[in-house]
Amino acid sequence: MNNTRWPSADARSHLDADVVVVGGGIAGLYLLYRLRGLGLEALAFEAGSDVGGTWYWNRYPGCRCDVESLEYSYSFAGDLQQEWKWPERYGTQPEILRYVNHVADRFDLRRDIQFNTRVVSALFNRELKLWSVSTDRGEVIRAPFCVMATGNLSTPNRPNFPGLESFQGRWYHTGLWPHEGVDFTGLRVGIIGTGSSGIQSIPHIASQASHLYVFQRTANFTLPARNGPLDPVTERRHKAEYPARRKAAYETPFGISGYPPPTRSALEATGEERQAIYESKWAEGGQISFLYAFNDLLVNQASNDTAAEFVREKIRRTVNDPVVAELLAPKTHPIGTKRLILDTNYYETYNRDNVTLVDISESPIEEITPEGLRVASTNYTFDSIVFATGFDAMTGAMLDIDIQVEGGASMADAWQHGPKTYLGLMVAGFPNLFTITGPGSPGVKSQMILSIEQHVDFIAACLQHMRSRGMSQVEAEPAAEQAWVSHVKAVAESTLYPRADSWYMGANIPGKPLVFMPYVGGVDAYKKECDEVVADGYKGFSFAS
Ligand code: N01
Repeated sequence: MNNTRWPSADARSHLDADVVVVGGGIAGLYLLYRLRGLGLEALAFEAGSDVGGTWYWNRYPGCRCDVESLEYSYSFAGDLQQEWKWPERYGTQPEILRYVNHVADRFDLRRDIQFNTRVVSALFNRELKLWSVSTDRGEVIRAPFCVMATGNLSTPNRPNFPGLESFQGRWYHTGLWPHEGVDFTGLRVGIIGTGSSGIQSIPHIASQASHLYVFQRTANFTLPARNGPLDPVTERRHKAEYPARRKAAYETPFGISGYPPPTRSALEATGEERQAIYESKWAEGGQISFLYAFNDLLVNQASNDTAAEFVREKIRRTVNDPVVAELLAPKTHPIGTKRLILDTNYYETYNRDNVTLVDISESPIEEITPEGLRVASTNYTFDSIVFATGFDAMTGAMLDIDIQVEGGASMADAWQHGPKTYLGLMVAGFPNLFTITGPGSPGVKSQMILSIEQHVDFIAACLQHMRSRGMSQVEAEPAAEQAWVSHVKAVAESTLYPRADSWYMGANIPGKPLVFMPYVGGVDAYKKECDEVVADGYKGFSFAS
């Protein structure tokens, strides 16, 4: 199949590619582009029928990015970022998918991707220094390197409610939405879940359904997105500054430029000052702007309480029924410690006659019935059920693949007490296997595409480093991994993040180890660390020829 240029010796006749890439989303595509640029032969497998990853699967009504369009895009090609026109402040799912397709076509990336193919296992042979990657079509592909570009929110979580098979209507998961769309006009619909997916889709479904029941286990904080057409002046200015802005983004905690870092505590401001600042952030829209109101909202409970109470007051003023408003007002976690959601008309939707909020915080859904579902002794009747119940985040996709080293560890064993990585890039004991924006990296707490590009660039540079020195194996050192895992934990514990039962903690999946998975020290600190590791001869990684 190939004429590899990798300078390894005996194993060459076994090779099908230099690198197997798992995933054809935003990470997989950029990785293919970079590997091709290095003259390496890469082959990607994608479970979906086309490119796009998260934007391919999540087609639910109202799906839209919560990072602004001018930021949420690739930076690697100057022409591309100048030419692409984003119609709105925040991209819709169809628009972002169109963009990803354009990138795949523009750089001719599809020819290295096999679609409709799920990778089921990956086995490393230390003697041959080869990964054998097996697919659900029975193929086995051998390559010295394997990169998991599997995404963090790609394994849908559908809670195991008894009785779903008996349901006589139709059910959907927001993360597996039918490509042809769903028309809820005139239907009675039940939606379970009030995370980003639920909160974005609820106003849209409510506008079609004859009645919508929302089953809420935990009230969540959401801010108005203030979406609208992209102002041409803003666009021109942003594009003119693109190179500098992209560079500056790496020097910010969330990987997004343009927000001056706050300098004082919420507790240093008077009540009036705080109110005025929160009001202006509320009017502006966007999470970072809001969380940047003061410098300690994510580390000081008393400061956080001021922001949380401001939002609760907004909910009370928006929602007509005071009982419903109080149920919608989050009280169980500090604001910002779960993904801070952006919405359009979410709280207003509860003023509609055809929307009912059902609080299931005390009394869970007991079962799905043929007609709908049951909570305690109350039966609800629907034509359709929507599961907006999220994902087995950050580890689900990796652990769905049986990853093993012959005669060594399995990933399932290595991660049985929670994921461990060195820099979110490699796992000790698994040579030549990279992860992109995995646990232990700031990926999910940042502008994802920026973090993806940084990881892919790191991996490409590492491969180039190895090739130029005739090295064929790279592995994270256990001590370096342990030190990084401890650091990730210590940083998380210095913040309020672990106080929420979030998917960052694995708390949404019954039985999953409760470990705070992302690195929340900021993109700026993280990138600096990675750069220092490289400058120090890939400190913490060991190489072999
Ligand atoms: O999933 P979630 P999501 N019984 O896990 C509830 C990104 N994203 O798909 O909070 C009843 O946040 C669960 O309740 P609780 C973004 O990073 C981005 O909405 O666990 N309810 C919760 O309400 C986001 O954070 C965008 O108590 C159950 C909901 O289901 C991430 O994806 C858009 C339940 C799940 O919320 C995931 O968001 C969409 C059960 N057994 C997603 N199990 C944008 O860019 C779960 N729930 C805008």
